[in-house]
Amino acid sequence: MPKLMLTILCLLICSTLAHAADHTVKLLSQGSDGKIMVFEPNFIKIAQGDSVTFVPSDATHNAESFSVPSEKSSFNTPYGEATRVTFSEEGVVLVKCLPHFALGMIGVVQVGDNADSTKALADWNKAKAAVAMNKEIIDEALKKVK
Ligand SMILES: [Cu+2]
Repeated sequence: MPKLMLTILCLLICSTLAHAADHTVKLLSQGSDGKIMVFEPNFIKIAQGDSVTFVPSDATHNAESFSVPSEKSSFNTPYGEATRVTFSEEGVVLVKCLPHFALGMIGVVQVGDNADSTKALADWNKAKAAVAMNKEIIDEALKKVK
């Protein structure tokens, strides 16, 4: 009997651990819709504890958070290297490619079902002045947060 209980316990724990999913966001010089300098997708909703692998198309792109629920969610990936980032905090994270930030190369990651976008919207409104194009795409992406 204890063996059976251990097996059940293990199955429960293992299935919980296996539940965290890994998603992929591409950092592209040209997106599949023809737009240049994009995160694809530029909005992704994931569960708390999931990870996202940011995959740059070449060495000119990276992924760097610029709005986070708190500092512990900050990250900065190396140029040109697919890098996996785990999101352990609920909320909305805004991510930029540093060299193409002014071109609007920005992505939105919603973590969890009840993410509050207030901080992300405020940070985006502050950052907008430095962005020359694709602003409306980011506005649209942020509207998907719910
Ligand atoms: Cu870039």
